[in-house]
Amino acid sequence: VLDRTKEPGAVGEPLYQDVLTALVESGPRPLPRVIGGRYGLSSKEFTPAMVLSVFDELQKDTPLPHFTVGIVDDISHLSLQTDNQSWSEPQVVSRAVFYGLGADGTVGANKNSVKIIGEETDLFAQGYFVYDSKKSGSRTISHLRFGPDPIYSSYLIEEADFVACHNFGFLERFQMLDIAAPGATFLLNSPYPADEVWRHLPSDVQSQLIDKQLEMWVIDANRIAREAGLGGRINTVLQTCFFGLANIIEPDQAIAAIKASIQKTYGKRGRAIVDRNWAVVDASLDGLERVALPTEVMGGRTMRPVVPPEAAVERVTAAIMAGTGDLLPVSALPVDGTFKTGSAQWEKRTIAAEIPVWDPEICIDCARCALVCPHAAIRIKVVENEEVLNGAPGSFKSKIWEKSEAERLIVQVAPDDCTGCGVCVSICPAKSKEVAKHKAIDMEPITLHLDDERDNFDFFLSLPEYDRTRIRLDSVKGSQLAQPLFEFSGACAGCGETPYLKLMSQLFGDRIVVANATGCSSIYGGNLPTTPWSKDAGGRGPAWSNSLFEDNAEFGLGMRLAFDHHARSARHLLEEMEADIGQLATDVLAADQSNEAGINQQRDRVEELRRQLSHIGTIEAKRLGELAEYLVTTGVWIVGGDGWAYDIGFGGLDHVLASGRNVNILVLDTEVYSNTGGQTSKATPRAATAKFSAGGKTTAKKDLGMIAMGYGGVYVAQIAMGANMTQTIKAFVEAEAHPGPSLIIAYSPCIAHGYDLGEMAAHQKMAAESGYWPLYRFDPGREDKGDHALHLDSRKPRIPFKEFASTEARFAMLARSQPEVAARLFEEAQRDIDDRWHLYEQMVLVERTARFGDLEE
Ligand SMILES: Cc1ncc(C[n+]2csc(CCOP(=O)(O)OP(=O)(O)O)c2C)c(N)n1
Ligand code: SF4
Ligand code: SF4
Repeated sequence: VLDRTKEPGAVGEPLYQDVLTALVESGPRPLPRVIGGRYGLSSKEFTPAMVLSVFDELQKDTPLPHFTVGIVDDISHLSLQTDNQSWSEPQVVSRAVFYGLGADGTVGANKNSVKIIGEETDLFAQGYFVYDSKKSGSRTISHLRFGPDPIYSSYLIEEADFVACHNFGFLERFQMLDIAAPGATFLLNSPYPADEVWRHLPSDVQSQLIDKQLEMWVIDANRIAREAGLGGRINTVLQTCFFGLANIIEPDQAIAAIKASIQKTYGKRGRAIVDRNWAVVDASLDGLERVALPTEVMGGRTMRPVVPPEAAVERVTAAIMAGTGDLLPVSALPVDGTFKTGSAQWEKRTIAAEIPVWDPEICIDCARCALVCPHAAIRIKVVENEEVLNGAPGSFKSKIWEKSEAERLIVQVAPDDCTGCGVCVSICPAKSKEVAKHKAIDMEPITLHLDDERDNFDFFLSLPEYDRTRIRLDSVKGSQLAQPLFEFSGACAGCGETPYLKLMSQLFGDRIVVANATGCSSIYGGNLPTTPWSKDAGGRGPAWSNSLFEDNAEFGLGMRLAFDHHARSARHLLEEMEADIGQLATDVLAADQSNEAGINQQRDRVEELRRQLSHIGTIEAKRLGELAEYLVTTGVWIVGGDGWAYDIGFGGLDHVLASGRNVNILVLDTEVYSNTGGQTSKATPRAATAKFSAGGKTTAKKDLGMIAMGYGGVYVAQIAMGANMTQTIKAFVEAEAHPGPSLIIAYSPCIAHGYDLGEMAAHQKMAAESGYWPLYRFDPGREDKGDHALHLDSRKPRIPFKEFASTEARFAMLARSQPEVAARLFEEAQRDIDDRWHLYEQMVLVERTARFGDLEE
């Protein structure tokens, strides 16, 4: 009996137990031999060879009563040995394997190819897909089979007649030709033409091409898609090439079928999109070139190691990253399930077709590019001493820092981590006076800069970090001189959520714990085996944990209560020992930790306290030594999306706001459930289309900020980084400083909004200027100083909602498909905006005398 589950501690898995019970109660006598095993957990492969090994086991005189199959369990020694040569797939089946980049459309195109073959020919077709749960930009592998008989192969292809690599950078990282059968066809999406590509291939790839005598073809799919106005959507180009090369259907018939499916998929989006895709189909076969294979390996690049040796994560993390994690024996896995932080830095994905290139002559040192970059892939550093730049690579650039002639500023891209989203370039305000369209950073093809910028980024990392105590962290420039402790996340290119988390990590990352609700932020935040949450040279960084969707606010509150409890115990012990320890104890107890300098001094004191305690042999001293770290302030940040905050986790969130405890809640408001594909939440505004609101949402967005302001003692801010960077930074700083609960609602553009996220800052600005997303800060602390709590950081709306809505597909689609409904909903949405603004204007004037009240201990 094979169970795809694990019941630790049980006599056997559930199905095994049910079968046994049924047999014992009413089965044949004597009882048949029954053995039970686990298979397929964590999407492990289950192949015919494994099935054979189970039957072989059953034949033995004393088979293992409980076994596993498909893993190497070298701890319990209960796994069955599988002989992969014991079975091979029938030759009548054609097999094709495609390596794509998450979100480039490869998987969708292959599903469509399966449909075309199934419908247009007598062949049977099957698609089987492998991808991880990263948001985008990671590898997808599509396994397609076609044959004259029905196909029931629910396992991966081991030898393929056709292999396609849709991303050139993969060649350096994955051994993708291992799977190619001798004489197979290899299609490569290449920025280099047929007569140039060879020297750019890693030598391992060259050897395999020669040894297996593969038929190699190249196409510059990115250029063709770009020229047709399709951005990075290369799927149509490569799908057309597949049909052109695979000889499954007559090319003309295949092209007609692809065009028909384009019409079906994009018809609703308008004629122009359909025409662009059709043009791409026509251009694709013309761009396909056969590569004449040289007879020997020539000057190729070398494959990059999965991680550099200094990462010290080769055994497990690197194996999972390389896609061979399933081969790890059980003994290799960490006993307590912990993994190293800061590991996203090793995951060099090299997914950008273009990266920003800096021109220091034009740069005005504003640091905006670094602030808005969703991937921490463009950084600034200021070096206090020019001599540290000695030994820099020849192409390394720096400029005099406008704040101090003696110091030099560097703006540096991480070429392998940049996603090419373009957010940094579009926010850059510095334009050349001489060269049209030239800015202080411009996007340029990565192929021209990759090698130089790799060296430059390595050198940049080796430069010292700027002294945090010398910077004003509450400014754009100052905050960007602080090291990000959230870097290179696998969020979608141009994600609007991640810049806020990165900023939070720069401002307070060395002293916070993060409770993260399920959603995009838990996926790009902690997707085994890597995490973008990182630490500084001193080993300090955010401690991060993901809880359930529905209890994250309480999860964070629990952290707060635990920290407070430990801090109270430590203070109590210290008070009792004050006489023995003397002035140091008094200083620790009276410390002002309201700013960076105060916290640093307290860290030093606590270090000294620990040292002194280690010489005192009492139980109290030992206990205080264990608790001493709690005498340094730790901030609690509770993070999640709008689906969590407005809907599923709202009860808990409300409870935590009412608790009065010192926690900070950050809502990454994409106005839909982004991680699961864009379903409506209570944060979805009226008139927007979303899943479950295909005809436009008919009710207004819930005003979460208003609910929180109703408590009186909660700090509340509504922010949009691209609309007002300084206000965003101030809100974070004020929220952290507020002694009670704080709520920041951060407008987070998302792929679900339907526009080029490279332009997200402009959209955020328009959202604020139209009153769609008014910026404000409600700070109860201001009332103690005789000021009003609510400050509006936006001016009176001056752009009609309709104008803003026309720039985003989530609204514009409705206007196209149902103009009358859209007209009505847009009008109602405008009234929502006007009424809310009117209400806020009145609230600004409210004078309150009541206070939130003290906490009950
Ligand atoms: C109780 C529960 N219901 C549903 C899910 C599935 N689920 C995981 S993430 C997610 C969407 C999260 O949306 P949101 O909170 O808006 O965050 P975003 O993905 O937009 O960042 C859903 C529905 C779940 N994990 N738990
Ligand atoms: S293009 Fe995008 S990922 Fe690359 S540096 Fe600019 S903002 Fe960051
Ligand atoms: S919020 Fe949107 S853009 Fe960001 S990772 Fe989630 S789906 Fe992608």
